[in-house]
Amino acid sequence: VDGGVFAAVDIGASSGRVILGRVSRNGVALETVHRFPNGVVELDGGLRWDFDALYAEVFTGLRAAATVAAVQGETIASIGIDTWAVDYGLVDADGRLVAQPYSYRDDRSRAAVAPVHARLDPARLYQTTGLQFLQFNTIYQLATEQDLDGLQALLIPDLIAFLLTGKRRTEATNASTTGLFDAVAGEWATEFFTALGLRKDLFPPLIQPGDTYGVLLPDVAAAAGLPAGTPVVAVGSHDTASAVAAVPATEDAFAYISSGTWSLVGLELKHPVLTQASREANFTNERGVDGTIRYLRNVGGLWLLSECQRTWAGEGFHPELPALLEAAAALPAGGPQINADDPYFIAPDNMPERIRAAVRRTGDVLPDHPVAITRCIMDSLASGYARTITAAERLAGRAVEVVHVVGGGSQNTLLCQLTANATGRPVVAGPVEATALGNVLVQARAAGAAAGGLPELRRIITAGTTLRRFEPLDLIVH
Ligand code: ADP
Ligand code: LRH
Repeated sequence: VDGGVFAAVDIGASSGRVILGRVSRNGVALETVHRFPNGVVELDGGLRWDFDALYAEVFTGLRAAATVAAVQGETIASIGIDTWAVDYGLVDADGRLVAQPYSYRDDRSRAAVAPVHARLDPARLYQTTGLQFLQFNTIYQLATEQDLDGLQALLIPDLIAFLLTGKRRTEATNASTTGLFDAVAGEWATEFFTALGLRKDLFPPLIQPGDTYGVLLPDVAAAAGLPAGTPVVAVGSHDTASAVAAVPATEDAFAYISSGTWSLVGLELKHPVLTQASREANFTNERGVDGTIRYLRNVGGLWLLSECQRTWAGEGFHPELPALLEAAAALPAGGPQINADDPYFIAPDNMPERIRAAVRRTGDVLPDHPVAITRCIMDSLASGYARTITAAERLAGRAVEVVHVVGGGSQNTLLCQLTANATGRPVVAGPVEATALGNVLVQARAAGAAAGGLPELRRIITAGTTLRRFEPLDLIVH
């Protein structure tokens, strides 16, 4: 490890940050130089991302990064970008974004599922792409577009990279979430473009993590206060790919939970699992850094809780998260549960009531109280994780001895303990900023400041991070 300073732009569905990562023999030290909220907005008759505002925040962050680095006498070696997957912006021949990108939480893609499946049998889709069925996969979103003539689709991180460098590319880990990517070949599934009447150059050519999009446009570099020629390097631009790259596993038999707005629960494999059983269990084979396969399922996630918090705030009640979780931890085990991955919870609308209605449908009753609702969410997530890990072991023929939880949700002590209990496996929690770490390490390797495959990169992380361990508690009284 030789050292260097890298800027990671990491935007999740609930917040974004620009982080400086200093790589040295002692590990990676992260310094957050800018943080901003994110969320879907009602705009032009749909749920969208305010991309112009996000890009302005990225820019503010890069300027802050340039200033911090300059004060320390450091030079930022490169910039890497990751965001949530699936969504895209449409850009015309002049490079103008024609509309603010739709969010995957917009309901419009639901009606496009049947017409797409009429042309492409879902079994055939899975055989090639290995992608889990989610009503908002890019392939269904694209089927709702009226007119793609003369337009190119850029996935969100690629769109940011395009505005910074003027270069149009599609990073492969994120391409693997479109439904138009061949999981075995690692290339676009061109026959699906043809079947759906999409131009084969609808997306720009693929680029791999570690490759360079290009250098900052001169006016961008000048406005950000960064040196001319600063490269923008492709990382695992799918946030989950970067997070998984930074799971501090020291052994092979691990499962991971990337815990944020979503919980992404699964295994790292060398080869995709494309069986009928895997399709029925709706496991995905998304592409990871270094051509690995992220064999996982999307499980509800902390969206359920953050949406409840938003509703409660609208009613004038602002419970602090730590206090709420502590009170929920004091409730007894065995309370009501919901199926956290029910598509019923995807849209943003009165989440507490929807959760109570889902519990009612199971014949149980959930009190209209934030603490009870919080506990129900945590119990439901933990059960969902346990079910998913057991299924992954069976479908992939692999045993899991330890469960790593990374991301914002790794700070949730209650959820970590319930996960250990439900899975019967020790849980290792942290790092919180795994995604940014994965982003930085892929840049560091591209710059020659770190070497080796994922195990070596993971050792660099483990060396510099404090992790918390939760042992499973047997709650059954004998
Ligand atoms: P995303 O990348 O999807 O935006 P993050 O990885 O940033 O999500 O995780 C955000 C989630 O982390 C929040 O919804 C919240 O539930 C959880 N979280 C953040 N801070 C804490 C904390 N101090 N204690 C427990 N949970 C936390
Ligand atoms: C997590 C995530 C997840 C996708 C979803 C759209 O942020 O990228 O991996 O399924 O957002």
